[in-house]
Amino acid sequence: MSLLPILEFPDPRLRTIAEPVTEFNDELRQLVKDMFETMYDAPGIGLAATQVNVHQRIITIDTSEEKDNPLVVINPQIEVLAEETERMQEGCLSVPGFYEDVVRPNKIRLTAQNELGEEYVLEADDLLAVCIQHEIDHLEGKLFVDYLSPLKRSRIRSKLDKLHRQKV
Ligand code: GNR
Ligand code: NI
Repeated sequence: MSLLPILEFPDPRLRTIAEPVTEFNDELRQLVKDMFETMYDAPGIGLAATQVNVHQRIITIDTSEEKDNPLVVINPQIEVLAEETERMQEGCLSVPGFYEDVVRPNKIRLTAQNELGEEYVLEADDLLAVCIQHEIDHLEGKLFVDYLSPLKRSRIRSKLDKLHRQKV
């Protein structure tokens, strides 16, 4: 098991579009384990492979209070089930320290595969629906800051740039 380093905005690698997973092998299952370890350690309720610089369509999620309900989401597809939207304050492990409201559809159907390649379908609302959409955005190279005004986004970029310079 190992903790994986998480890329931070505005790292251009976060803009990579992830490729579908075609081989459900032990290497994939080890990556999924490491992603869960990294996500729980952070701590976060979701993690997309893009954030750990692996550009494949792999997501780990656990929105449960007890952190005992891991969900593996590979090659996801979603369908919006209702007109209703949800405004939720979002954060991101790749945009540490910033939390802003984002509006998204609040009821979705997810079709995805698990780490064995088995397909499943799940209906989600509220936090789980938001989290799934947030993670799928990562696989498309998209971040929650892209929904904010250009001014807010550039303020966040300069603050993180400054922090990153201090770390080096
Ligand atoms: O831990 C996380 N919390 C969160 C809160 C509201 C909406 C989305 C999220 S996902 C985030 C972890 C993360 O960055 N996943 O990509
Ligand atoms: Ni995120």
